[in-house]
Amino acid sequence: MLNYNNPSLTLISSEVRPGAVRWRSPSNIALVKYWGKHGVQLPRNPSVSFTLDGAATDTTLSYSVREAPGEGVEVALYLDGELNKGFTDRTQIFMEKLLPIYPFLKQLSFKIKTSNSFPHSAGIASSASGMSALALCLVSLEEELFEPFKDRAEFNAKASYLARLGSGSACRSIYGGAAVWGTLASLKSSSDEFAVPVTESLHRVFQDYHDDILLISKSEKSVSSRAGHGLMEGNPYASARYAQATRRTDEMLTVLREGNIERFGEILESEALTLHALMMSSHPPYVLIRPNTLAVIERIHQYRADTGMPLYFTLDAGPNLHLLYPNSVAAEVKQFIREQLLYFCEDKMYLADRVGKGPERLEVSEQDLAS
Ligand code: 2P0
Repeated sequence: MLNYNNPSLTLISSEVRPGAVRWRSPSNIALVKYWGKHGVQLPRNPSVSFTLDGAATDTTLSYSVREAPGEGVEVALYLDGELNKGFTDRTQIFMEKLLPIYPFLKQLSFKIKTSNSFPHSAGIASSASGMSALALCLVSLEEELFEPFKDRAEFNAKASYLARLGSGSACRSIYGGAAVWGTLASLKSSSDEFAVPVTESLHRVFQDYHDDILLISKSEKSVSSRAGHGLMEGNPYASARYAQATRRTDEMLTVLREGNIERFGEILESEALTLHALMMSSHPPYVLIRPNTLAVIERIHQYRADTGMPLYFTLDAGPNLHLLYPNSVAAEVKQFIREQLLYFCEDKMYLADRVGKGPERLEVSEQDLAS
């Protein structure tokens, strides 16, 4: 097990000037799903995802020396310019969990300004982009206040580790292209504790793959992912599922290397349906897909049968569909979406996204530096 605990990371308060760091970090879509966890946010099975481009969180972490050092972490989080109590509490709990790793967090006072590129009420989970952006800010802060990392890989591994503690799927967002989280015998660098990139072995066809997100419902879902992961512990199919996901992550890596888009699509769709079948077979059972989710799935299957177009779907833990397809068929597929699928979306909304290059460190404004 990795041990990042470091009691020596404390500051001489009189030497610290106020400052800020800022990162933009994207969301990701799992191709093989993480569903079930144990211990301290450790996955029951390996997963692999594409990192997205457009759907992202922009986070600025400003800090100054805390006037009256206390036990916990002093933080206020502003979402789209407004103080958000729920996110402040969640962030405080997360940062307090990190105190053994970063004891200096209780010597500072933090103000976090965050915003998402996608509409707040779009029913899209923001935990992957949000927690990865925050983790990247914290690791950059460590570099500013202490020593630089030996290399980029070390920086990223630590950011991915911290992001995982905030939200499991967030650890995969640290890298552009594709990332694997969870120990896989065939991938030496892989770990349950952080994600690793598999971007260099990504076939050309996947490097600019599209992911259009159809917003079937923007309502908050009835069962959180946290509760969903928990229900896997009593699921009668759990052990068979974990074994299947391990085999599939392995095979998906071959597929991603070789560019086999048909096999890619088969695994992708089966993963989506398996995820939701696991929810339906949990105790108590629950259903997150909606009638319009199924209506769109039927139309995609019909479209594929009629045209042979390599258009496949996947689902997150919710009713919205991610439609994945190669850039070479983008014009035809977008026409199909507009003409036949938007009808099933709430307010006819969809987000056109694609595989992205990963997080980006941004300049901070003068105003953020001063606050
Ligand atoms: C995934 N999902 O692999 C799976 C598939 C959703 C469907 O991980 O409790 O927000 O914070 O670790 O990462 C969503 O759950 O859960 C998720 P926590 P997370 O992307």
